[in-house]
Amino acid sequence: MAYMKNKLWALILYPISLFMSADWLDVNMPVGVTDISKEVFGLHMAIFFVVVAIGVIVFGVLFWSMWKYRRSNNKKPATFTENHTVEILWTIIPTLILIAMAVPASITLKKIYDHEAEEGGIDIQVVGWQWKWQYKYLDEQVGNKPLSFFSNLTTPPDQYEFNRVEKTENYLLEVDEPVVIPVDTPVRFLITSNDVIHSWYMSDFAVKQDAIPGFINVAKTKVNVPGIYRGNCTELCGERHAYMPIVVKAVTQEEYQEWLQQKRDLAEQIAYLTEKEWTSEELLATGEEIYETRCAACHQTNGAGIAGFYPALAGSDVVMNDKAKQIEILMEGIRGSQMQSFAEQLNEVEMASVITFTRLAWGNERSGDGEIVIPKDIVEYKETNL
Ligand code: HEC
Ligand SMILES: [Cu+2]
Repeated sequence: MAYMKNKLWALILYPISLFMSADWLDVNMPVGVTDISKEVFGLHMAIFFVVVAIGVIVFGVLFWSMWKYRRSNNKKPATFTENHTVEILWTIIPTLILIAMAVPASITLKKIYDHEAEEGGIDIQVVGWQWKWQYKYLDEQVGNKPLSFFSNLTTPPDQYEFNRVEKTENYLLEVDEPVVIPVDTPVRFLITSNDVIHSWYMSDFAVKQDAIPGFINVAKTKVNVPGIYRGNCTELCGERHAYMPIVVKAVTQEEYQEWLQQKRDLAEQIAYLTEKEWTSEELLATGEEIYETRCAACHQTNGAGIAGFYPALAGSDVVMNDKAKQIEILMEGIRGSQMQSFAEQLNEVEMASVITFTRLAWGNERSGDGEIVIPKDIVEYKETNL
């Protein structure tokens, strides 16, 4: 779109191009994939046409009377004031129209605010964090806790910050772990927050619900069509508000059961892996990747941090020489700062890998003690401290 370079032309041409291109209908709101989202779309279109009809009639009368009663045609203007019949009509008719629109809208709203649990439904707690979403499947136990995981942006900073590489298809709408839900099953999202107010917005489900610390807001949905759906946080929640997308994968009941089984197997595997003796190569292999998705947003890819905001991990005394302190920081977070606890976000293997990575990257191994942290260290920390 070369013409976009010229802002003035873009301003004029862009609206026109919308109507010329085949996909200008994308401007409208999506129909969505739930019964409620279809109802909401239906209401939107019905009311849109009511508004268009009123517009056509009002402007029609306006322009017709301007033309009919123009000066050259009416040398002697009428001088009456007030007309009770007309005044009563233009009060009663709009009132009736408003009531006619409010009735179906209220019926749909009532359905949206039905929060009762249903037979065979599942409950997923959604927790907003700066800047990621956590999902807890309250009915599914893994080990002795509900199945829980975090959903982090995977679009690399090279795409959104530096424009060093071409933007990919799901730019800023892709995550490492989507929420998986079964189709044709009532799902209740119990939405809350760990820090500031976020908002969980999935337009294809017609769900938009604030995530407020200390409150639980409920949004119910039942998805009819399998697929991958993408949404955003829609409450300005800080610096990286634009970088906490939502991805929901709706699958068949069988695929859902398979996925749950995989999650349980994985938990067992991790329990087993924590027992094994690890080498630094093995830990580094996963550690770098975890650092990139979980830490680099603040501490930067090169470990240099951002002066005044995020401390450098390259050359940090804690990172290089104080293994115990570093484990504590990662497990507990640093109160009152953006350094949050990763205890729930990373399993023992991931935690040990990322700590080992920071201890050995960017030349830290040369000046520091060069020791690695293994998953057992994390298990031990949990046993003595949690
Ligand atoms: C949201 C931003 C953010 C993210 C993400 C983040 N940190 Fe931090 N981190 C901070 C801030 C801010 C501090 C300094 C807090 C203070 O001292 O008040 C800090 C401090 C630290 C320290 C102490 C450094 C020192 O020299 O005192 C370590 C170690 C650390 N972070 C490691 C990590 C690791 C490893 C990850 C990824 C698993 C990570 N951080 C993710 C913001 C972040
Ligand atoms: Cu947010």
